[in-house]
Amino acid sequence: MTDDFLAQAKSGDRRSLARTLSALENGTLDIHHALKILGPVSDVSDESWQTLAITGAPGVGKSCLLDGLLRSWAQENIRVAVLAVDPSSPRTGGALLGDRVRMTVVDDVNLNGLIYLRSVATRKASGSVPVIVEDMTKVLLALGWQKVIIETVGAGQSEVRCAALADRIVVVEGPARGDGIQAEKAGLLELADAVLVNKSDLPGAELHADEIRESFELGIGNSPPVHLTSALHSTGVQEAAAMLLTLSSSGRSKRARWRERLLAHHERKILESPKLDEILEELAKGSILLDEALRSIGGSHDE
Ligand SMILES: Nc1nc2c(ncn2[C@@H]2O[C@H](COP(=O)(O)OP(=O)(O)OP(=O)(O)O)[C@@H](O)[C@H]2O)c(=O)[nH]1
Ligand SMILES: [Mg+2]
Repeated sequence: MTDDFLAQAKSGDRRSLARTLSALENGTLDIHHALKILGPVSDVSDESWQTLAITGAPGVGKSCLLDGLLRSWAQENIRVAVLAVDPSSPRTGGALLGDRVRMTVVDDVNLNGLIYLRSVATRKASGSVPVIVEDMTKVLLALGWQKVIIETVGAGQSEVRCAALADRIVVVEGPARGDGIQAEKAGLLELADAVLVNKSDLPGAELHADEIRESFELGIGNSPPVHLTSALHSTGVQEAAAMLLTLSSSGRSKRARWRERLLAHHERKILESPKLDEILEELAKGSILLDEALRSIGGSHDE
């Protein structure tokens, strides 16, 4: 990986951009080095966002919806990069969602240059996926992309952690299935700054939006907005796109989000420790205990 790639990626070359992101994915490009070459990413104020996570159960319509949102944002000349995190099937080793819908917006020549879409295949990643997604996000922002959207299936811990990296989290839901709001869903909704109840063309969408609003009323502080959309019929999508652009943090999700970030940071510290190999060896031999291992990595147990 040469610095030329970074420079070419910065000048807008898509192939160099793809190679840069692949190098982050397979561990051949160090993030600190990349940011030194590209220049730092400016912090955003609490009022605006640079990164937005779109998360929700498989098949609720996240990609279809994102297709419409991207179209709306492109009309306002906002340059948006998307990182679609593909969970891998542990059984086949292949992508779990092999038949994902293809976003049409990336093929639209009229929107050339405004949108970039990249999948992050968890099976190919050399390290922790949230760490890789975080690094890719930083590099995309440093390369001049104005917004980075992270699409994740809100199922596993790693995906939730990817979502928690973002400045704002949008949870996409489908119509009610008669099971109300169970624990798993409640956990995800806890992180939401906004909820889009998609497939509003199907029965049960309004009912489910009401259920979610009610569940939010039980919490403290302002409730996140809950909007109905139909990505299929493009209803409510433009409105949702406008609402999301000015979305503020719901505040109530902050603690949950920092919890996820703290855990991710801790994991990163462990994985990046130069002593990791040595420590694993000693753990395997039984010559040290876990607490000692943590102490020697200098994580949270540092005294
Ligand atoms: N009826 C209806 N179907 C929709 C709507 N939006 C998406 N779909 C359909 O739902 C299916 C899943 O859509 P995707 O956009 O791939 O959903 P996703 O949430 O991105 O799925 P994963 O990435 O696999 O988790 C597709 O067959 C879409 O055509 C909608 O508003 N109404
Ligand atoms: Mg999808």
